[in-house]
Amino acid sequence: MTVSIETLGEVALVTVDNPPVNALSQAVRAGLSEAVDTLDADPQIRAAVLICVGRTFMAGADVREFGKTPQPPALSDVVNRIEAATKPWIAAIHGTALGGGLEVALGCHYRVAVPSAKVGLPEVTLGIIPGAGGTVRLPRVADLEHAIEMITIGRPIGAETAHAYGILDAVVEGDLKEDTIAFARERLRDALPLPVSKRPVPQVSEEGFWEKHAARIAKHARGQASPLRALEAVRNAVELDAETALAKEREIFVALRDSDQSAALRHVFFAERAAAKLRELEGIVPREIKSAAVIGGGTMGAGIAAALLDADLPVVLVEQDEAGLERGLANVRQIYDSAVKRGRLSAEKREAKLSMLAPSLHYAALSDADLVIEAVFEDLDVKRSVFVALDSVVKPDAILATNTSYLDPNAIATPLSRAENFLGLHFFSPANIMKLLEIVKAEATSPEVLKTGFALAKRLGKTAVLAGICDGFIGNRIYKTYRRQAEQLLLDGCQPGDVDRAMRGFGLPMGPFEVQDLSGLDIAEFQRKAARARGETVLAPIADRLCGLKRYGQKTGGGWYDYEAGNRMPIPSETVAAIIAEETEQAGRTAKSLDDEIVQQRLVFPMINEAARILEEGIARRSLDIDLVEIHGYGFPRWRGGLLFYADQYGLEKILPALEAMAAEGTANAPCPFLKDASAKGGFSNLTTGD
Ligand code: 3H9
Repeated sequence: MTVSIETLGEVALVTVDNPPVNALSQAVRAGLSEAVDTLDADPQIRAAVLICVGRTFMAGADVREFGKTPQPPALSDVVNRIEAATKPWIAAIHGTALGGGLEVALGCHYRVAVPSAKVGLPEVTLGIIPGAGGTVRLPRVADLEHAIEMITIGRPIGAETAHAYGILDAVVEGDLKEDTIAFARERLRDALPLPVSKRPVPQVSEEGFWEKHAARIAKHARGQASPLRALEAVRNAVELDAETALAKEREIFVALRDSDQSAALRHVFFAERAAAKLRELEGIVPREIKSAAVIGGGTMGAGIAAALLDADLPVVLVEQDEAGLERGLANVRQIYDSAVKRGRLSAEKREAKLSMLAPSLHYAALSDADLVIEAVFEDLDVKRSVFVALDSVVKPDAILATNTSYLDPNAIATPLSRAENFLGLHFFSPANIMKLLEIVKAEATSPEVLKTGFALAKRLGKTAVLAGICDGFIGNRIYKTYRRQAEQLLLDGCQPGDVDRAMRGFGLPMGPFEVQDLSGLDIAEFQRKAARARGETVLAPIADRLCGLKRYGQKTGGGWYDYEAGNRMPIPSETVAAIIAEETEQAGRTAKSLDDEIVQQRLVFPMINEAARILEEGIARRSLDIDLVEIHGYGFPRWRGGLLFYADQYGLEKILPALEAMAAEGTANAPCPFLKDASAKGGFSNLTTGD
């Protein structure tokens, strides 16, 4: 039974059992509705405790039901029915009461939780708004500002905070079931409290209150519709009677549920859960990682060390000399100092983390490490020598990883006597913050080692994607196309500011030139030099000239833009404009005016084409992997579902001719056979893959 009733004297225990997360699927909704009818009709029962078995209270509506014909009863009706019960219902919360789960709890007359519980209305993160009264009931128990924040941002809060906000009536330290039953018994002598939707709602007297919130949300949401619509629903709750506000909430919910953005965000939700589920790794047990080491304390190495420390792993940091070691330690310390400065970490926690970091100049210090990650200079010989040294000191089952961004991991692994323990772990900078981890399978990497890579990623709170070997793996290879296309646009009449504006308009946090100025033009210059040394032709005439002038970006006071000392605000550069004009003439191209949509297409469609090649070559296994790489590594808007989900939604049948036209005018490569095949099959989502 998904919903069962047990009678304990005057109190009934209503238990929901719908693994894995007690989502409010049709059977649960129907069961709850019936339970209210049954208990209302039972004169022996004077109160009901609603509890869930398994790891959590109800984690929300069953998202898998969205997109299918809705089956009655609607969740909103179930919540209304609980609220209208003739005896008090008390929600007993553990785990996460999210979305519809919290809405059910708000339909109850009281809410009790364990201290580790979390509650929240994360619907906006799925492109919708609460659809079962959350926007109407939450502001009636919590302060309006808190309710707006929870509903428009969607971040869950802990039980203590929820208690302080007024969302929970009690937090119990003991056994949740026993304590909530005791709580219910104590309430038997009280009159039935006013249902939450009938309680007064806070009024707004501040001039411009809603406009202020709308402006903040629009900035944060960057093109995503649901947060602003969520604010609209809260405003309705404040300004209209509850019944009308509930009806309007439902209207907005239904419209958003059926929108492209919601489909995209749901795709990402499930993709994130599917990423680590590879058929070939099913049933394989990962190795246990209890200690780690990082070779190299530069920006990347320090970030990786911090990511490991944040997952409570002790880390040995190895450098080749005292000065390097001091720099490395300072780099790690700086990461935590800035977290303390921003109020994100206490000084005690910083010291606790740093106490788990052991500096060393000797590889011998790594004899006990379960995992060693190499993050030294991008040079094949230097990296190989690190692994030669490691091979003779680490224990036989230690996992050895390279963080190379574009060298061939198979070539790096050649000196190893146990190459099955070797893999690529490609972190993105800043490694302690960025969510993406590309797990690169080398020729000899064992399935157990790969699986350990995925387990490590989960422990670090990262989204891991399996990548094969090619120049740039998945992410940087697509990024190279993006950078090349961006520079091409300058030869056709755009200024860097035009391109950056268009891509911000597309939903990216920054445009391609702003990003390069932030991270430094020298990284790409270094890669170009390496590629040219391999005999490849790399066209980047404007970037080459900027690097020739040592315009490496913000750190040198100028790159694609000029900068004033101490200010990161990009200023259009006359020097750059002159170079662009000269190179345009040199290339024999005519500057023309391109609108933002064309600019976006000239950048994004060739990336889709490159992604199709990556799938064709098996470098990525599934289109969802590419979506996750773009979202978590490169700021591609989550609400567009990632690069290839976007391609499907936009329509490959429209992208193909656009790419063909670009190829004819020499501004992009022609569509590859795999892309044509995907189009013929109705989109990337219809392709069958090996996993
Ligand atoms: C909503 O409620 C709308 C209402 O306002 C209005 C309605 C009218 N549905 O994440 P995990 C699956 S919108 C279906 O790995 P964890 C998940 O796919 C909803 N399935 O576990 C996975 O399946 P599999 C608002 C769901 O312990 C398995 O459960 N609620 C749902 O790391 C385990 O998930 C949310 O947005 C769902 N709602 O984290 C909450 N949730 O094993 C969404 C999970 O086949 N959920 N699954 O891959 C979460 O945030 C996390 O899953 C949770 C557990 C924190 C609960």
